Amino acid sequence: MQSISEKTNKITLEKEYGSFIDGEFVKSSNGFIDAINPANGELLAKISRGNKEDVDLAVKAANVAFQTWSALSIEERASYLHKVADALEENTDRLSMIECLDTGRPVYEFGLDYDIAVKQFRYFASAILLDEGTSRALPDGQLIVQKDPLGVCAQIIPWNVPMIMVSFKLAPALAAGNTIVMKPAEDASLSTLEFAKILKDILPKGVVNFVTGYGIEAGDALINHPDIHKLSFTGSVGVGRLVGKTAGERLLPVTLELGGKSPHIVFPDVNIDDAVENTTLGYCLFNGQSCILGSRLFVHDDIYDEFVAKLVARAKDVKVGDPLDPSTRVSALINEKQGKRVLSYIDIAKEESAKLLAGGNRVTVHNHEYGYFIEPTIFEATNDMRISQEEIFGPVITVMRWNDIDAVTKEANDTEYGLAAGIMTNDFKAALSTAQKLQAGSVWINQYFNFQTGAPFGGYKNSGIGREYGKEALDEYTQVKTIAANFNLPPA
Ligand code: TXE
Repeated sequence: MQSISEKTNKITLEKEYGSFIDGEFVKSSNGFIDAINPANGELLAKISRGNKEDVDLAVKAANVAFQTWSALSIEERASYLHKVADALEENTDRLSMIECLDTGRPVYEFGLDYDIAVKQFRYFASAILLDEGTSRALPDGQLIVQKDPLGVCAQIIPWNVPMIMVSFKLAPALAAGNTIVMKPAEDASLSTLEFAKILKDILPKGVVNFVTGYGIEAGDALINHPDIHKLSFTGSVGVGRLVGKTAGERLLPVTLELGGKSPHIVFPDVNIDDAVENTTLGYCLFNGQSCILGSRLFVHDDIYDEFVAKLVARAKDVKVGDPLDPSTRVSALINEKQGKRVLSYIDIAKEESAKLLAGGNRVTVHNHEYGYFIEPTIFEATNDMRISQEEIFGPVITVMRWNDIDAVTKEANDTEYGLAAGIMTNDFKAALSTAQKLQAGSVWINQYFNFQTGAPFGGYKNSGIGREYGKEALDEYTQVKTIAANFNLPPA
């Protein structure tokens, strides 16, 4: 065990983590990957660079565990999920701090992440009790419609919000009676591995397995393993297509949660100060590294000049700094690749003649050359520019004017994505009629990121297939069996 940096001397981490397979931490024969703090380059730990061999062991363990886990009563599984929720809640401070170090995201955000994660386990512990199936009497028999688990679920998650992702995927799958092999992202596996230590004391061995490693090694081996029964993936559209193709070829059920380029429409009747605050949160939270970011802002002509002036002033006021400082609102992007990607989009926007209104620079924190800290960046742009159409995954927003609701709704929908959308107005009739027309899986009125427990979450169009977070997720992890029984053989 080792203590991590001065400010976090209460946090101890293993020097080396194995994958969590069949209730044990197993080091891979394939070596390790460095887990680096994106804010300062510090080596936090080493995680196993899992390969086919590790995936094989995990899938075997999960298949064995499925026999007993799927045979438990729903009350028993619900009780396990409540224990997981309680333990996660008790360990929130420690796991949040580890996740902050591992992802570089501002420490103040993790209260939200862990609240969502804990509630997911509690929600599905309850939801499964109400997912009873149906039965009806026939004149001389009985019709039964029941939901059966699928088997071993292969789940692949990204690095931006690790524990939210873990909970979104584990909770419904476990509640429905499946067992799991999950591959966390190579850039942010530490909180998941520390969570595994907690699960080790709660769940029967083999029910949940985490194989760490690269996508093209552990991830590829997992989605192509012959003994898995379901694929679930959150990440980029490119890899999502690959996972979808693999599922198609193998006829496996699949859930995909992919990118977004969400519109946020501001009506002229809003309180401008409040709306600016909400919009700023909408593009800066998670350092802008979120598929649900409100990254295309449409502001009504009548308030445009005042609104944008205030938005720009607010952007300059957002504290960019050390993730461990509770007043920091934007900190280090996950890695160099992501940092360069965001900076390259800022260059593309300038080449496309988008007007830079705020930010646009990488800044140095604590005179430290390491880390991609990018200022909140605002461009005045048009919806057809690449900066308005492609997912950037950084604290960057484009603003556009509107004065005709039909035209702006059309523009808002003019994107390959459809994950989320925001509307700000006190006119609820207008808000609801606009919400009906927006092609998005979630529409938030007057509060961006309004995540309510049990509200289904997922995408229209290229943002994905299937739903998580709400009880619809149970359908993603079950198959329906109809049993039609006659009590007697029909007469000849
Ligand atoms: O994602 P990848 P990256 C978007 C965002 C970001 C871009 C790239 O725009 O800038 O994607 O991020 C695993 N077989 N999102 O490169 O590659 C990988 O190991 C199996 C949106 O990090 O999609 C990781 O665990 N698995 C997003 C996971 O897939 C593979 C969140 C995601 O990695 C694999 C993150 C393969 N061939 C990025 N290749 C969202 N929707 O929230 C990679 N992986």
